[in-house]
Amino acid sequence: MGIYFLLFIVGLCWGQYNPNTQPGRTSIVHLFEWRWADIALECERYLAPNGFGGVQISPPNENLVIADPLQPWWERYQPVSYKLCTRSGNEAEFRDMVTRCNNVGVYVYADAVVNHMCGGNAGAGNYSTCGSYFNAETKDFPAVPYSAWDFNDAKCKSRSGDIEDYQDVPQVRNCRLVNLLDLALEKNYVRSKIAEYMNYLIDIGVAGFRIDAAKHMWPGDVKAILDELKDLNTKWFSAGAKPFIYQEVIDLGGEPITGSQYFGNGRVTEFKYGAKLGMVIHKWNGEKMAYLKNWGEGWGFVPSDRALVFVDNHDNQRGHGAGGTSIVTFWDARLYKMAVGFMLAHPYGFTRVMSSYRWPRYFKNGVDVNDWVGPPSNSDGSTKSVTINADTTCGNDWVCEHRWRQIRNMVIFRNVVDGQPFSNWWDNGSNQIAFSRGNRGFIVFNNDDWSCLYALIFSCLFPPARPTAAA
Ligand code: AAO
Repeated sequence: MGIYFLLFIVGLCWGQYNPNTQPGRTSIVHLFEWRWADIALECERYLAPNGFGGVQISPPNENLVIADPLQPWWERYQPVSYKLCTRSGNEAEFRDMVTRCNNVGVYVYADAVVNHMCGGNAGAGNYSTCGSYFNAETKDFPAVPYSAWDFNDAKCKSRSGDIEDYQDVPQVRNCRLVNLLDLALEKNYVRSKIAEYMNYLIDIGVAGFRIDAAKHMWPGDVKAILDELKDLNTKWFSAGAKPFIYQEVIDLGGEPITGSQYFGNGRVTEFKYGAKLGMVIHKWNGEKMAYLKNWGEGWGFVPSDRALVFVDNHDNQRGHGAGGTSIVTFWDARLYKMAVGFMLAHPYGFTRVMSSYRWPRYFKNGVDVNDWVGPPSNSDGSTKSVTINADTTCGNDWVCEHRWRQIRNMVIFRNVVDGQPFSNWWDNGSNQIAFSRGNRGFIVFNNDDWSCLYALIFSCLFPPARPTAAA
């Protein structure tokens, strides 16, 4: 009885680290900027049959509509209220998506933008996606409602009111991130409005949350909000299941705010993973795949069971956020397949596959001046649907990396080798490596330009002689 009780308590405490995916489904995919109607279809026609565990969706709550530049992707990170209508769809479409995905065992993880509301210079007269009135200049958001008292400006000690110095912890957490109105999360009222929004999504059936800009919130404030969250909807999840939590904390080292400060709340996004894997795959700074032998904690990453990992994300694939030029993306298809393939073969972390849209990348002085361009859209501004070509790839400028044959196959590989040890490492001292996952899977990578895999092939064709029974 005592042991069962202890296990029960441990289960309760550890729930938020568990992705809640179905057994044998070990990855999620970020369908960045997809419409809810398309995600519902994708769950049914592709993700469930191919063993994907879930989908990270773009923020589902009402946001500011930006005219200049015209409806950038990042307007969705400027909340106006917690009503569920965006260019991805309205509340009915959202509910339909969650229900249909859940019914085929593919779960939904919402991007929760709760650190802030929209940028401080969006005065009255600006548009929002559900038509809610607001005035950022007077900090008035009646559709929540929030008013000036619910924001942090009085606590911020920087000169501009924005974050100016990432070495100054109170500034990073109390000032405005790029002028976004910073919510006063120590207030019970603000916490309760955020928890109400997240609980609304839980009741609809979401399985967890990406917590946007978690670095800019005090870990204790995040915890206070999470403590108010309900268990998951028992229509699809077992009684007592907690929402999966992964917090966006950019920690590449060198700053006082670290990922580990947030372990009490859930997992964290491990940004070193994509930044360093990119260096290796590009072979920059003398890096080579042979060095991946101790990949994971051995490279200074957070513990595997606290990590959410990815090769690129919606920010750093276009120069936002962190990671720099080493980040590998779909624009370098060969390298990208290798990087994602390695991520999915290796046991470290909980894996998220990126699924992007193509935009007119245009570099001026090394900077992509089109880094703002939103999803493929029609002339009325609505998002184009994801069309599927005869060869199963996507049309309308949706890249659908998750449908690339090699990536899809590696998602299945990860499911098959789930729980198996990382073993039988081989490398040629350069960029040819191989390893197994127990006795269920074996994978070989060749990122050397100059040779085929002689050593490996040789040892397979001519294995060392074994003593026979007679001898
Ligand atoms: C837009 C406009 C702004 C305008 C604002 C308000 O671009 O000019 O002021 O509206 O009107 C996204 C876009 C933003 C956009 C925003 C709102 O990326 O451009 O602003 O929507 O529409 C920091 C945060 C991190 C954040 C990241 C972008 O810590 O949380 O910036 N990511 C999330 C989302 C993101 C979203 C938001 C947050 C806001 O994923 O899509 O913004 O909801 C250092 C720090 C990092 C910091 C970066 C970037 O990183 O460590 O914490 O990320 O700087 O400022 C090396 C270093 C590395 C460093 C990096 C960059 O790699 O090792 O530590 O360089 O300097």
